[in-house]
Amino acid sequence: MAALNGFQKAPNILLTGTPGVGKTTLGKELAERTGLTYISVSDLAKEGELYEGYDEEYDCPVLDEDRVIDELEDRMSTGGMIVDYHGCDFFPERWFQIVFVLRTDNTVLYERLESRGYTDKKLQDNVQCEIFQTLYEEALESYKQEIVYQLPSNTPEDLERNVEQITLWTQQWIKDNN
Ligand code: DAT
Repeated sequence: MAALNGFQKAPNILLTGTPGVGKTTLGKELAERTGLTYISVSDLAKEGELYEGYDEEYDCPVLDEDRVIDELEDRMSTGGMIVDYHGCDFFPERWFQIVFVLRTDNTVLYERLESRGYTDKKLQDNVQCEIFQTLYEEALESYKQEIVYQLPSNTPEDLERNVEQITLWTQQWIKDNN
């Protein structure tokens, strides 16, 4: 698809799910295909040090959600953003026209996280998060059910199909809204 011409309105898309399900991979590929802009909230927080303390139990910094929202507000109101984060309940609901929750089978996810160097508690917690479909439920509680979709994300074929379908949806949205 040709790059957006700057005058066209484009949708904001949220990609969420447990760490390791493939949000970054899908988000970057989608950005290339659609001309939309990919934003990793984790990277944004790291760059701007948008944290408020440290979680000793989970051994990771705690996101300063208010500052993340302030940081993103202007770009989100412009539209055309693909946002990637393993949480979704603190974003303003009005930001997103569609929400995708990526899903990966436990065994596949376990291997991906293990090869990422996750061990013991962190590995167990994340695989459990996927088993309990925590992010899917969080998405359903935070957005209108009609805009929340689950996408299988186990294989390269899944990735290809997801890119294809979301690209088609995006093109249609742009046609319908311009
Ligand atoms: P996330 O951003 O959700 O943490 P990622 O995009 O970094 O996940 O992907 C984690 C690993 O899994 C990475 O090595 C790429 C691989 N991967 C992602 N999507 C995949 C898919 N559909 N099929 C096979 N491997 C995939």
